[in-house]
Amino acid sequence: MKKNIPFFLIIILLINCKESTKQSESIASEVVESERNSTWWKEGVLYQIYPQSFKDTDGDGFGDFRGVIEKLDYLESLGITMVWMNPFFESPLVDNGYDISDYRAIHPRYGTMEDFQEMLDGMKSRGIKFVLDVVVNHSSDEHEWFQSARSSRDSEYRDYYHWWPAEKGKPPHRHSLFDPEGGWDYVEETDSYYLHTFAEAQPDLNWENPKLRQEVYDIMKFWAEKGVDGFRMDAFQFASKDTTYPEFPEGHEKDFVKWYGMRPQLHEYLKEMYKEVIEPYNVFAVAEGAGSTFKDAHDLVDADRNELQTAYHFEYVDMSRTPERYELSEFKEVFTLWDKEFSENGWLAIFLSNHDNSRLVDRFGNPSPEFRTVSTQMLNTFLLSMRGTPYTYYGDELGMTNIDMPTIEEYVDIDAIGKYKTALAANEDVEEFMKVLNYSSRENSRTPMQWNDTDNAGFTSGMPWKKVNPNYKEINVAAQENNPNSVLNHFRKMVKLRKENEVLVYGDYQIIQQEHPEIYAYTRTLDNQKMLVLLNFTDQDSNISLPEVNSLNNTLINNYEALTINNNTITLKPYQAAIVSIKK
Ligand code: TEU
Repeated sequence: MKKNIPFFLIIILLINCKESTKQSESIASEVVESERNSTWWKEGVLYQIYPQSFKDTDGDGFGDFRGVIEKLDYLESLGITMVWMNPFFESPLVDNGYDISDYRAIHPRYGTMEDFQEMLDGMKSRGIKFVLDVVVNHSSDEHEWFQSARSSRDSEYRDYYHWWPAEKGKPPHRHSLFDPEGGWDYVEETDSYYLHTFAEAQPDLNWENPKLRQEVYDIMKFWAEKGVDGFRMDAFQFASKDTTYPEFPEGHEKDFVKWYGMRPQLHEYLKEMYKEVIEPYNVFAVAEGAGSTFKDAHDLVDADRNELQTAYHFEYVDMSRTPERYELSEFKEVFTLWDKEFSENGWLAIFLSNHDNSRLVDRFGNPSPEFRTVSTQMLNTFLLSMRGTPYTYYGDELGMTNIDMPTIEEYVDIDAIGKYKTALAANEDVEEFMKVLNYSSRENSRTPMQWNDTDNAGFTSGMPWKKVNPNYKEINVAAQENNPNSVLNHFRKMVKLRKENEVLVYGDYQIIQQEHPEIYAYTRTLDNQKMLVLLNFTDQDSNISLPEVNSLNNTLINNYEALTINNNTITLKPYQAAIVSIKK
């Protein structure tokens, strides 16, 4: 029975749905506006978990999801609000998971999808957001896409990768970050070469192909629908390539990012990703690598670009890549320049260590038994009192150190092996090379987490995939848990101080006496709050004369008992770190 809907009713309905679309649009715009201005990822404290080294529960010597589940209360006790976990997907593990063969499947060594969901829900119930590692500059050469693409030039997945048909002759040289032979590898089946920025087992995906991009957005939606809160975009600055593959000049690889990164098209794809995933799913996204200029970084993260929320660049970690380490003057200059550049627009990560670099205390602190604790506390005070989202790498909340690996036979990392082959081919002094590798290799920061002083530091009941640092008897969670002056409890206190004082998040940063050779001093000011941060980067007492001394108020955190003040001069003990509020 067809009912006649009175005309005025139609009008009202129309008005309503107009209203409601206007409403949903305004809500959507409000959400976006509030989301864009929402600040959990600005005000948060991120903790990075290298899953295979965190906690093993099934005795296979590899960390797993149930191990993380077992340690959820520990994570909550740290006060951290975000967890970035390195890749745990199906993979032949040529690059420890940064070579994915199935983006929707969990590598069995980590557990099941049910374990993943329980871990994720366990974090959420503790107010911890989860950031997933998205490795889509390249896939594994065992991914079905590549298996099909390499087998036939007519494969529907052929254009998911970059190919150079052999009949065109040798492809123009491309540098590989992991393969001394270069960035092209020959495939007999299709008499052609494929491109790989990293290892030959990591063929680069063709982001110029809209079908491939849609595949990636669908993968991100798959995990967003499981409740993932954010994505770390691995090596994404390299994702877009000029598919005419022009010749690059001799020696171009010395300025790798300039020649291989940040092509204009990348921004089109990020805007597309924003529309397809980031905005509708209200998720956070951070890029690894921010180009080679401030503009590159702004173009990635400025709010009005509708691309990513944030990014991290390598200028901080690149400062101490050799045993000669770094100069405090350079350290202060780099952090002060980037803070100034991003004080109005854009938001970046603040970090000094991760799974691609050796340990924090060895590169920027002092790992000696005498100064390991205070220097790590000083560095954590620094990281958690700067503007930007602080990233802490598992174990740095304890002051875990590098592990001594003097011979190449001890290395399994494809990056280390590649660099060793390159050094041999270049007839470099192998002894000198090994000294630098022993100091800088990222394998130093992938040793099992040190939970207690039982066998294998309580990491596994089996044979650990990587030897536990012999100093685990001294450096472990259990030993530090009940020691108020431990690195662990200082870290907890510093996280709490940051979360309770927005001035340490958004406050204006002002460096003091930048020329001081031993002390890094700066203030953070927000509305009627001002704080003075004092950090001694040396193993000696050091003095600094400050007019602010007269208006010093409470000492909010200090890794020593007292702060020695004599008239206008403050004497800081070796690696002393203190934050003092200033009367405004
Ligand atoms: O690293 C990308 C990158 O450009 C650098 O981090 C560089 O490869 C690194 O410093 C080498 O020591 C990302 C991941 O963080 C890294 O673990 C992976 O090996 C790499 O991509 C390939 O996926």
